[in-house]
Amino acid sequence: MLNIVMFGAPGSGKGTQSEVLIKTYGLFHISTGDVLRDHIKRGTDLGKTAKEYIDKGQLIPDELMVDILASVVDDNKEAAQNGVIFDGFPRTIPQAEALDAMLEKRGTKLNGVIGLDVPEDILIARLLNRGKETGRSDDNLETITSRLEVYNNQTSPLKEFYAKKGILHMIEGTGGPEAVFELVKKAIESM
Ligand code: B4P
Repeated sequence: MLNIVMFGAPGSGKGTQSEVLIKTYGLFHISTGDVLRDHIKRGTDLGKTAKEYIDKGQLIPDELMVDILASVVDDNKEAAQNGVIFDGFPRTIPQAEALDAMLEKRGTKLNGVIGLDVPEDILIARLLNRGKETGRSDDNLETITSRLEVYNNQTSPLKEFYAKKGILHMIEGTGGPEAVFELVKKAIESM
């Protein structure tokens, strides 16, 4: 079983790399961003709450997010047999602690964390471009600025958290998607 966290700033390519990883390693993919956007699309109560946070570039509260993640994992036990790619989760230290506890309770653990390193000017250009192409409501300059601030304050401390555990693999995420994938593959093969 291979459990991997894809970690990085908004627009660093977590989702893009995860798509290729699922095909290569037969892993189950959980993107908390996708889960939330699906709720928004279906107009559920959770979706209504999530939209308020996402459109302001803020994180959904930890307690809510941890419950959502646990229920996705439990609903997909069979699909997740080979392992899971956690894409965009955890985004805070309490989420990381909850993930460790959740995996331990289920008799498994995290094998590695892949961190994608991309400078802010490139992140902003990618997200503005995606906003133009897809109309995603949080890909506008004001929300992007707030997402980057939230990343720097709340999410980037996870680098130290995972480095201390000896499972962090930082990767240069500025090449094209294929070049970055080669680096991701190397990191996974070294886990
Ligand atoms: P997410 O959906 O996770 O979005 P993201 O961080 O913006 O994107 P990602 O890094 O996956 O970028 P992508 O590959 O798509 O989160 C959205 C929101 O949901 C958050 O702001 C938050 O409010 C909420 N949320 C989600 N998880 C949460 C949690 N755990 N706790 C609390 N709140 C949570 O790439 C972006 C663009 O770059 C794409 O257009 C892609 O084509 C391009 N690109 C990617 N790799 C490239 C490369 N190597 N070269 C050139 N372009 C590339």
